[in-house]
Amino acid sequence: MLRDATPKTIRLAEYTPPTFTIERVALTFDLDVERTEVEAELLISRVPGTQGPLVLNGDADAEGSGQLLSLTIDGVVPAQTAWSLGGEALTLHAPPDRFTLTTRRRLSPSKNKAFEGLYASGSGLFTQCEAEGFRRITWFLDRPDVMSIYTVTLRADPARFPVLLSNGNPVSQTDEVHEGKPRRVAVWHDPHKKPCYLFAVVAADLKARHDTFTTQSGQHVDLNVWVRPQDLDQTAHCMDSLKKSMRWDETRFGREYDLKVFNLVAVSDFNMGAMENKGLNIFNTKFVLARPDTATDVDFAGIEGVVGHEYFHNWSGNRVTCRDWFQLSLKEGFTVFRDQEFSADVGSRAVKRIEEVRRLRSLQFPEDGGPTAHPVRPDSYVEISNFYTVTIYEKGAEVVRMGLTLLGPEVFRKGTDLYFARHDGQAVTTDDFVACLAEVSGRDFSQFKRWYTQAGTPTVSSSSEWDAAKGTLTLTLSQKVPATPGQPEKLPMLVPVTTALLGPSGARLPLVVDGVQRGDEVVLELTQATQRFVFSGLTQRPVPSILRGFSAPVLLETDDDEAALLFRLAHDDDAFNRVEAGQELFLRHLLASVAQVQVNEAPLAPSKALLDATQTALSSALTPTADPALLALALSVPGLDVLGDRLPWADYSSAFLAREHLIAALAQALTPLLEQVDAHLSKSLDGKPYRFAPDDVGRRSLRNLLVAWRARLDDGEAVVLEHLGRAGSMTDTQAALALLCSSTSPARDQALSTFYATWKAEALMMDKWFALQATSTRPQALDDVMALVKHEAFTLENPNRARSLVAALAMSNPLRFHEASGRGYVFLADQVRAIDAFNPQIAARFLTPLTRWKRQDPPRQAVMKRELQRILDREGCSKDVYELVTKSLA
Ligand code: 0A1
Ligand code: ZN
Repeated sequence: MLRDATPKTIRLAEYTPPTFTIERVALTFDLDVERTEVEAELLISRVPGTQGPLVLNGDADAEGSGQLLSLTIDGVVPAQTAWSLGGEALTLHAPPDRFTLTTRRRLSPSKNKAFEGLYASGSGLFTQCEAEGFRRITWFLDRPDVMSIYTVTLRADPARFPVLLSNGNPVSQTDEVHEGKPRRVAVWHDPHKKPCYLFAVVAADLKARHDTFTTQSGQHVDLNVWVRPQDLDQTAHCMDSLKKSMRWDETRFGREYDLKVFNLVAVSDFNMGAMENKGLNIFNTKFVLARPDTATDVDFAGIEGVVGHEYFHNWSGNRVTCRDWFQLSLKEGFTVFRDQEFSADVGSRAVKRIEEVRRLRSLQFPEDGGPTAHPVRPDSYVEISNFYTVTIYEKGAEVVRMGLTLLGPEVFRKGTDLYFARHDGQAVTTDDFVACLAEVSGRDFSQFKRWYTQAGTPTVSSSSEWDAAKGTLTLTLSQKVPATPGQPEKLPMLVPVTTALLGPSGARLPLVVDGVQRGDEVVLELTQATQRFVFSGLTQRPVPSILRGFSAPVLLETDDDEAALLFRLAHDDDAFNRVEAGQELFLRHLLASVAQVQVNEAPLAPSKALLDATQTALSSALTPTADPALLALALSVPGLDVLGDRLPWADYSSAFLAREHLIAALAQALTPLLEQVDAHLSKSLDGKPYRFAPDDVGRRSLRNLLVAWRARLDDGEAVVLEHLGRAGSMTDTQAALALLCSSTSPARDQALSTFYATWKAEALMMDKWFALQATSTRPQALDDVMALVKHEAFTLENPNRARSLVAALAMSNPLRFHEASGRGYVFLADQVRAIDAFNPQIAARFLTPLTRWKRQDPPRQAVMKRELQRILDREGCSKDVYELVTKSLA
């Protein structure tokens, strides 16, 4: 390496309020791809009673460009001694109390491959300022608790940049001739105070799908979804999702939109999913473009959810923002919770909840149990970009959801109303949010707040004791919060455990808990390390259904025997727990089977009870009241990631053998029924136009699951090819191709080349083409990926493309990535080193699988650690990568 200096750690405990405010910001951009000039006129005031210099943030961009062209204070060039300029700061040593600072700076957007600040994508110009990208555009107090009113003037060649957008409302647009060249000049004004991370500019050759929306108080809003002209026919679903989001936020949270126009722009180079810039959301094309022949049901759902998420930020994030970046979950956890509720309300609530929990368990639980574990409100960071994590987002959403569970919907809504009213226009903390819930409910939330400060996934164990003579069931709940880096000791959490008791027919029994009548479902509050709850007035031993709807983000260990699980799979009226019971049955079988494989025995055949339960569940698909989506979730055999997490070390190859064997055995035993259900579902699907509607989505998911099972039979390839032939949407095409891709048959290569020839001009389709190959389980998949990095359509510079191959292998193909040779690790390290030279955020995200080396066997651990070190040793290693690697090797 190595680095000249250890990157600095920023600590919450060291937070101090700003000593200057920036009331007004006037920015003028002379835009061009190679060379852009930015003039910033800032009206700055000292906070009364403070002292010291003014230190403005200002980073050089990737190429070291971003030179200062001029600087004035109240229109006058100050003495050289009055200010100094370093690599990351512009300091005014003794500025006036209130003054206008004007700076001019030059940028080179085309050289910016980090996609932070102002950058070029295709022939257009775009910005990304969260979290600290604004300082790459101009010198500023780049911190969210400095909120200002912005006016932005954009000047550009109208032939190359006909569309000029910024935040807020349009003021004017004129075409002029400047120094003999045509210039379009657009002025935007945002009447709402905002932190600079919400600033945005777009200058590009785009076309809009236009629509309008009338808010509940009668305000007219112009809506535009801006894309490349050839993509306009893929914008209907995005616009529809936007209008639904706007209406939903009014009815569910009482939140109305507050500008005359809402612009949403799609860009193909983007590090994340999308960005909530005030009035000008910028989206990764992946979360905008969809047509039935190009997008899967998962893509359609993703667009709906992300459009909702960014729109909902207008209140949870923009109007009420974060005081500092330690409070990131204040806006992200809350907004994820809001987008989850939106998707649940417009789709299937039960399916949505199960999917959320799967995501939490497969991504957040491992993070919480690994070397980068951090609380929902972290205490420190080196690089804030590393903290856009599943803990901040998804665990943060679970914490808000627990607030709802504890308060009930009416009181919770009073709490959010109070929060928005009290803190509108402010930059606040997670404590401020919780204080509103506490105030409206009159409850003490001090123990609850440990969810924000203690990292690690608690384990909750439950056992029940039946006393026939007394007619009581005693439920003992205990909790353990594991040690995590920097937090060796933990205090007990407040865990809401939603519970019902099921009678012999599956009906919920009336509850008397510790002598008090509690209806037929109760939220037990576990606050101690161990607690007993006595249910009385019972005539027969009931089956407890606990943690219903996954009422807390914990690992649950119950004393359920196989009979209780089978009973709950058949009868539990909580859909989440019903599906959960089925999954647990599969898991118990698979874990026993893996143990056999590990001692070189044959994998286990499914028991009669498991076969019968599967058959009963599947047969119910033929009944009029069937819910195919839930059945598909209940019958999906747990994936390698889930299995790996339950094993002492993540032995994916044994898990793979056990899993394949189980699916093949189920398919063999139930072949006629699988065909019957397929035919039944097909009646509603084949020959009908595609609809993104919960019932059809459910039918497709169950049918695709059954095809996947039958693909394991001797005539599997024929089944898959027939499915490919009848596919009426990308959902089915992709499912069939994924199955073919895991084979070595000539039909695979044929199907892949047909797909390539059909779609090579569509970037998102090519991403699918790469991802299909990167996630194949066939033995040569790793060699395939190594060859594909050299494919003419591959580039590491486009984040979506890099994700579709490199991250898809490392994060979605555990079997082949963790090949015993260690070649997968070396390959990943090579890619991370290459990417870190131009895009540190993406490099840091991609290396995550290597940080989990403790979950592997010692030989693999050795290679993973060596490769982490090699990543760290690269000259110029970014602080993003430095932080994650050093934490994981510590
Ligand atoms: N606030 C956005 C996430 C986001 C964060 C950083 C970005 O650039 C580095 C981009 C987007 C959201 O929650 O959607
Ligand atoms: Zn967000």
